[in-house]
Amino acid sequence: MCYVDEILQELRRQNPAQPEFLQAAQEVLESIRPVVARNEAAYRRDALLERLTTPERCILFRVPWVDDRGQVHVNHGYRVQYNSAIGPYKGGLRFHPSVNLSVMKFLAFEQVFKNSLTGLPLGGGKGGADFDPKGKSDREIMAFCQSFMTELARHVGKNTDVPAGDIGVGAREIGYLFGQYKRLRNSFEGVLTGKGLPFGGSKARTQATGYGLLYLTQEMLRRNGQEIAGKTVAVSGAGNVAIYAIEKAWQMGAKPVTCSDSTGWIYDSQGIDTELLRQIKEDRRERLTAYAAARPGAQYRQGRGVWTVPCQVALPCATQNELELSDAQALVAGGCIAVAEGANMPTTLEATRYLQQSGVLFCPGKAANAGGVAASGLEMSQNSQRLSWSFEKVDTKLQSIMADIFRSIEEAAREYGMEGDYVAGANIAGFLKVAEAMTAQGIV
Ligand code: NDP
Ligand code: 2IT
Repeated sequence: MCYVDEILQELRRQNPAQPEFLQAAQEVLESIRPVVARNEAAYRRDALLERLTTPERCILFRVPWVDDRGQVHVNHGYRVQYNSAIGPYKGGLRFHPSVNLSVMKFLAFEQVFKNSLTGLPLGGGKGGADFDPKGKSDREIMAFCQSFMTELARHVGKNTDVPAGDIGVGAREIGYLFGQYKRLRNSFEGVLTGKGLPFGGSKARTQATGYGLLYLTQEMLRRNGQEIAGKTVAVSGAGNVAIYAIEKAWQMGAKPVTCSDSTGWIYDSQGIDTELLRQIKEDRRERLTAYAAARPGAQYRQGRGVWTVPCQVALPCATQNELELSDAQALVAGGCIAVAEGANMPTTLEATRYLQQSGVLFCPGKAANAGGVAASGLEMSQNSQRLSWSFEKVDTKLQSIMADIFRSIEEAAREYGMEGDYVAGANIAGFLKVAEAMTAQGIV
């Protein structure tokens, strides 16, 4: 049996109850087969793939907190420190009831390759809790964040591990987490990114994932003789990534017509009103029914259905496995020519295969949504320098990072005989740098 198959078998044996992690690992390992084939003896001797797929450290902890009525709750907190070969662990925190070790490990594993692709010195990690921020008061959110950080503080630091936001963790949560870290350690340092602008946050970090997604989509389309301008775009999600993807799509001359949350979705034939959506989600923290109520021309439907809307470009920006085979079939039938993942692993393996086989340009999340963590890396640089760069400076760097990412995944795919397969290209390009750094650092 070849080395990759042995590792896949071993991962399935060791992690039978971790489907998301196995899915992410399988996608990467399948892609790097040709690289491993060229170096099989050396990689085997060094157990490189065993070390690559085993997190350096998984931290699991109790998070007790008291609600406004005096009731005590206990949540499960996580930080998976996956790989520090190329820099301090870096990756977001997710607060969502679906968080478990499988979800944390898949996200941290993806982050290793994504961060490598940015070209910045960032290792990979991810964390979070099975806490549901929905319906909680600000006071309860603060209580939870303070308790969460009370444990996390001993495991993170500006040169060790630098968390940021993800689902359910935005500017409000990062502020509370930062305040508690500073209080516990008596140290004002860049331990988190996505901070507020008055206390070390970077301009354009809020926009970076969504904007970066569109910059990369534009590169991919142009390389294939197309333009984003004039395209109808279907977007899922209505959070940080989706809102700024929609904003940038408009700025680039495209027309975003959908968005969704976990209860329903919007089709707005006039195009999504970005400012209305932003106010409803960021300021008022309301459901999408409020959008439909404020825009009589927009249609609201319960459940899922974004991918049934005919579009040329689809941008899944909500969560993992939200785009299934039947959705991919609907997209192709509706004339879709490009899919770029704003979320992490939103497309199932079957759907990805179908889209690629149908000739749809497909860019995986670890390349397409890397703009968020790239801007986080730029926030770390600014914090180290004790400087604050202009919006234009960060945005210009973001654009060039996204263009470089596209070039590197395209080249890697071509070098290994898989031209146009950006999944393979992203996995191979991300892997090569991490593997080289791990090899250089010896058996650690
Ligand atoms: P937010 O919490 O701001 O928004 C998440 C959105 O997705 C909400 O509209 C939410 O709906 C919806 N959603 C979440 N879970 C589900 C679910 N199980 N089913 C249906 N809809 C769901 O998160 P972000 O926008 O930050 O993150 C979105 C995706 O992008 C995630 O996959 C994240 O990992 C990825 N990502 C985020 C980056 C960032 O910088 N923030 C960077 C790179 C990737 P509702 O409000 O109803 O829960
Ligand atoms: O998935 C991701 O890349 C993020 N949630 C952002 C991570 C970061 O450190 O900015």
